[in-house]
Amino acid sequence: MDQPKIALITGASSGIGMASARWFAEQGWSLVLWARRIERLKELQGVLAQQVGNRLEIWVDQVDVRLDAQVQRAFASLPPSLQNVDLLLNNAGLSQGLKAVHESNQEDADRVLDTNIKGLVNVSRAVVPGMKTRGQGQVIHVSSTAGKEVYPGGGIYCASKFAVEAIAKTMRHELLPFGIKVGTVSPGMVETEFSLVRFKGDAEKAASTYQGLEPLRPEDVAEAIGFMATRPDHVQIADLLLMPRAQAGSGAVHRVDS
Ligand code: 8X3
Repeated sequence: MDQPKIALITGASSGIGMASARWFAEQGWSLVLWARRIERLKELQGVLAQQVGNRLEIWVDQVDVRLDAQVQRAFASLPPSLQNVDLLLNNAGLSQGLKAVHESNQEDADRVLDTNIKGLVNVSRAVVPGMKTRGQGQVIHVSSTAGKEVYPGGGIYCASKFAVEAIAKTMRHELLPFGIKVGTVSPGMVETEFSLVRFKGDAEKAASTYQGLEPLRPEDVAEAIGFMATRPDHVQIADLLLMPRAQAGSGAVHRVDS
């Protein structure tokens, strides 16, 4: 039997990351799951292990992608059987607040830019050299509709996702000679902890984001990522943009009173 493929997923403790972990485990991939919330990862590891038995390796580690030393240590400490990563899913990301650029909070801005941009670069720096040496692999960065269009209050978050798009395109050029696929998946509104984190735990505000419309579920995005990762070898999906039926773009949503 072929060796299971290996996916390394950041931000795997919730939302799109967690749904993707489930999707890939169901498809028989071994997993390296990173997030800050290790207890949640361990719980997920237990659930997945029950589902897939001991056919697959599921490795979890506490990693804050903003901290390069932590990222490099976590990658160096992978067991040899999990070092040849086939798919890097750079998913860890967040938003903080919904304030105009000139009113934004410096700490919030640092957190968003450090996680969404520098974190993704830190992880790529750890994982991609091995892919390059092997001449094989795929990188999928989680972008957003916010990486295509801006909206008032989204300045810093949109800037971070525009940067993700620039980094992904650059990497696709850089890695072209080595046969490594690089793409972005760009979801619109997805019901995850995204809004709860953006509004710092204000559940009412978070819920109002999705009021009167049916947002994407994390599983919908995981399926799109799975599609990108399971194309024939010669097919490279550069970007997959998806949104709910009730959304036409950043800030353009159709709500129905319930
Ligand atoms: C999240 C989408 O519309 O909240 O990536 O910016 S949006």
